[in-house]
Amino acid sequence: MRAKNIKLNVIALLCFFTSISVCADDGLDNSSGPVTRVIVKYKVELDNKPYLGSPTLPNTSQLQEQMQMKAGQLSQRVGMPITFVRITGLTNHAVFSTDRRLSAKETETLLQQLAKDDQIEYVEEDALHQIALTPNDTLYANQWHYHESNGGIRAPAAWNHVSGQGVVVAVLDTGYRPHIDLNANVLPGYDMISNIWTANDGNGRDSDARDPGDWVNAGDCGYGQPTTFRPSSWHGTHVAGTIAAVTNNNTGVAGVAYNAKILPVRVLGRCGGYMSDIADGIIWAAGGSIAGVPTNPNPASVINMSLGGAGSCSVTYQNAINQARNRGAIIVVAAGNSNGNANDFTPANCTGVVTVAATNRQGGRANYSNTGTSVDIAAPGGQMTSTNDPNGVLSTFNTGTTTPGADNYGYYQGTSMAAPHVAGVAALIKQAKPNATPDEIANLLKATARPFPANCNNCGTGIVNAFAAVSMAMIEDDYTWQYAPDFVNSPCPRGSIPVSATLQVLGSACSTQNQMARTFEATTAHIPTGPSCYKALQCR
Ligand SMILES: [Ca+2]
Ligand SMILES: [Ca+2]
Ligand SMILES: [Ca+2]
Repeated sequence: MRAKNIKLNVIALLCFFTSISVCADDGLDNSSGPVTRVIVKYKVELDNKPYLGSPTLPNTSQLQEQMQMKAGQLSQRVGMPITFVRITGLTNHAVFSTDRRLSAKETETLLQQLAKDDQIEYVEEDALHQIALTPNDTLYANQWHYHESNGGIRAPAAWNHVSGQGVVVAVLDTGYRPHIDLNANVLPGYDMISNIWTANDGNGRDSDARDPGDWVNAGDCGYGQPTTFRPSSWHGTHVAGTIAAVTNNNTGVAGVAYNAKILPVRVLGRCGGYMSDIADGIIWAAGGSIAGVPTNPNPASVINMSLGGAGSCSVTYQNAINQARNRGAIIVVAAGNSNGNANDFTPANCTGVVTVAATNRQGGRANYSNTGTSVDIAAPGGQMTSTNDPNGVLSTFNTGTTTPGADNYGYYQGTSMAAPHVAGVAALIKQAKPNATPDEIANLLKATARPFPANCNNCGTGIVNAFAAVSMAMIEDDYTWQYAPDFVNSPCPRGSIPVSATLQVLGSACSTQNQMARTFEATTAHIPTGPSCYKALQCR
């Protein structure tokens, strides 16, 4: 670290002393691509007045020399190359640039170092603002579960910061259909189904995780089930699309973590899947070894399991879950669709998983969703009264009734649809905070969930809130919550997030981190919903 700083100082000084024509430019910003910049207000008079017709055109040699010298001083102070860009229209304000895009933590450190300069009245990041990111996917407007205020997960505001880049999300499901709105985000996965009849692809385990269809005729599954022909579900294709459909491609739907990669692990076939195959899938997905199966070259840090059955958590499941967690994977599971207690549904009732209940478009409990003390959090699962009711969750689908047909898009409802929303947000958190452990991610998810706008009892801490979760993940690790008797609610402007905040304890109402999280959105997004217990001291 020290050696690196010295090297950077040398570069800065070379720049300062030898190449004013390169480094001290003509007031134009020649940087290619976004770099981190700061706006500084000096206490001292900047020497531009004698030369100015306009304060925005200060390109005189004296001013350039003065500002170059200040850039050199700042470079030495912070140990990285700082170059002068221009002065602004405000008195004694100047813009300086680093040579790259700094991380949030580096930026905060830089600002703190610069603020120590006696000549500087204040300094703030010259932040790069964008239009709020709304995907151009043609069906995006129908994805209420991402953007509507009552039922949505606050995805658009999160997308201004992260998109799941660099994160692998395993989808343990029926496999996937190659789909124009999925292909670019799908990794080679594995077909873990060992039983040939269940698999329906003519063999046991193999490296092709594509979904051949899971249709069954009446009675095929035993005990007279199903009672009538059941068409292929394309369940894994739908779940995968919610997590990481190709987005901003002017086509179809968007995904929650649309720059993440999907690792399809096929564990469900006709009439479902055996727990032994599913457990092997969990271990393999996280990078563990399974005899007879090649090592997974793309271990997942998030595992989605929109599956389950009645019963207690088996030793087989719990051991597989523990192994995957030890390898750094967070496991998100559906609470189940029995309108019952998730404690009686597994793997929802296993230890160390994030169990997800389903909410409807109004943000209340979906009428089929399991609830109970096993549930950690809720997410949109939709609630439909007819086929293709737009109150369901819209994602990638296939037209085939039995064998695969053409790409299309379809609405589904279920805790199966809720879980991938949470898995997607987990991937966003993982990008925002790459060293976060499964427990840290789970805590961030739960702590930042927003209150239910409609009735949902025993549905966990709230509806998953992508923006609040990502914002919290981007706040520095070493940041301290402080008691602030002089609390004033001062929210950050919409689209920015606090880099530090102060805790106001209001009786016992805001004395826990969980309570803090419930009001976090109000302070970050400037939505005045109820009492705010924290204020942002600095925004970015
Ligand atoms: Ca197979
Ligand atoms: Ca196969
Ligand atoms: Ca799309």
